[in-house]
Amino acid sequence: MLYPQNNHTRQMHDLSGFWQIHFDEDNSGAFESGFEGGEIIAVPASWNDQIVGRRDYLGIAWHQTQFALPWGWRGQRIFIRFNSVNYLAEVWLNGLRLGEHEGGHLPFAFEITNHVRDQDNLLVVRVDGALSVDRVPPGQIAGKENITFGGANFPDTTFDFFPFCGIQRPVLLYCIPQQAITDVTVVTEIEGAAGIVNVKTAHTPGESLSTRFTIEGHGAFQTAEGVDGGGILIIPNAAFWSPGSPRLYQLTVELLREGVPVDRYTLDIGIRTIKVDGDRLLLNGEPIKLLGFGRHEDFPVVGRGLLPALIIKDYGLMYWIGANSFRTAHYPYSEQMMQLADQLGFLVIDETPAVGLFFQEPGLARRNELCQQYIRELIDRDKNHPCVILWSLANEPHTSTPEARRAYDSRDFEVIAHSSQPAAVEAFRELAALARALDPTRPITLVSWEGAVEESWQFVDVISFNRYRGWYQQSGRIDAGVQRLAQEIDAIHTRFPGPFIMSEFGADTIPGHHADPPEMFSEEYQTEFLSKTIAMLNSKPFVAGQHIWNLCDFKTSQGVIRMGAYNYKGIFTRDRRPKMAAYRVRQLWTGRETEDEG
Ligand code: BDP
Repeated sequence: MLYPQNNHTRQMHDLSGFWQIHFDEDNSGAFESGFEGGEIIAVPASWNDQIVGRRDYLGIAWHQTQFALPWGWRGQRIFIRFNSVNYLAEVWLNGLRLGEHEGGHLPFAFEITNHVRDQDNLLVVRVDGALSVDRVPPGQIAGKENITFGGANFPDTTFDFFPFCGIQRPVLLYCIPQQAITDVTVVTEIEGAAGIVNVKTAHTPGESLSTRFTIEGHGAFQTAEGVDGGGILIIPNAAFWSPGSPRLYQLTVELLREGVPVDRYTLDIGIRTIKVDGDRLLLNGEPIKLLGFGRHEDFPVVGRGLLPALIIKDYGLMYWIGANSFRTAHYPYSEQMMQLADQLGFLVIDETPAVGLFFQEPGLARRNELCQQYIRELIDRDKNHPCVILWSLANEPHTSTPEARRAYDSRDFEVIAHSSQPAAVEAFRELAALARALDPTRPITLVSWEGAVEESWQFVDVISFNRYRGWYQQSGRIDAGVQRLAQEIDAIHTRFPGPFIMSEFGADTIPGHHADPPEMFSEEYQTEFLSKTIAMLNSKPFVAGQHIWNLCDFKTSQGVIRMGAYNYKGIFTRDRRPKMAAYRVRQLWTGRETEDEG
């Protein structure tokens, strides 16, 4: 799905601003044609922390706004696009139902050409934020207390972040010509010093039109006529894209009727390759090691709402500390975040919203369908970003049997052998095959905590492993934890050779709390925990990545292991101030002690 843009054939108009909201607590409403007397809400932003008294409301909320059609759009095809609505959205324009979309973090659009008026349009969106077993990510799963987040939590999520809901990213009106470019797929290759850019496009069916591709940037200007919607451009002495040097070219696709452009679409592309070679990840043929974080889209008041200044801040912090990558834990991030990763040169593990899955409980068939839908939508949305180097199929899907889970040795956290559930193995076989069919160019990963018994790792190219030894296990004993982690990682690598990413490790830390010798929750503990774990990871050549959990503290459900309903594993606070560990990690990742060095 192409992101809307402004040029001389296309226009977009952002409907962000103050809308009205009506909380329909007993689901009594039929407000398709609007409602009176709602409260005012800023869109985009979650409602929970914005509207006083609604923090824990996860039910149905109707949103509405009025708009006029921008001048000059008549005669074009007109659409309305929602960049993210969590969780389930149903949309009406002027009382007419346009459709619905399930899943909180991926875009959807409806054509409104024949329904939109010049003036006084009423847009109504019914948002359902409820947690349920047949949704992904799920909630209200019976029996999960044994394994997630210290027992019962409220709201009852299967995942460790607050289930913010609402219209969380912009809603865009846009228009395109009657005959328009509908899709562009770019795949780049490198041959010696040359960059090879393969472009495929699709356009509105019905008329046979030709295409032209032009690439500009870094002294290059290349143009080619498309054949059957496809074309290849070769740039001799190309500038390749990489974190240290994120060179982008502008690719313009034009749709031509007898040589005259009827539509054009421009996108930034980066020429780069990503491959797995034995235990190494190769970017442009050179081994890379990922240094970075799991992160969250999370901030006071806006919840999970798009906050452009926060994106800039987080990239600034990641650059300062020497990170070159992050994972979009645990759902796809905004398109703005991805565009900036291309521009600023960050490598992204792009994760679907499949977090905290279960495989025996009711609703499995629906959860599997949703996981497949998300992979399709994610790859469709992000396939052209050079920053995306890996698709992550899921985070911690709880693939072992409940019996195996109950048999954990809580002091050591070892899953007993032969514990994968057939339903989980089957689900991941299919998800991996789907991702490969949709994008044969990128490796895939699955993030799991099940250790060497994670059967579904057989389907992926890169192993991503989360573990908190020295925290949830070997609590208070950093050395014992690091030593045990080293053994565990070796065991995993023996069974599943290939690049290994330590995708989560970390320790909750209350800023300003100190202890000598280091004690859990103190700044000293986090600093020593991270330093020692990083040193151990650096000693293993097959470790291709280390992602600290988390860049910043973030909001969670309430529960006994989440003081004040926060996860404090950030090395920056929720308002982006450094904890002590941030300076140590910076030193380890950049070699710099102070600001003046380097
Ligand atoms: C892992 C999850 C992550 C949690 C983290 C933690 O992937 O979402 O926040 O543990 O417990 O299990 O801090």
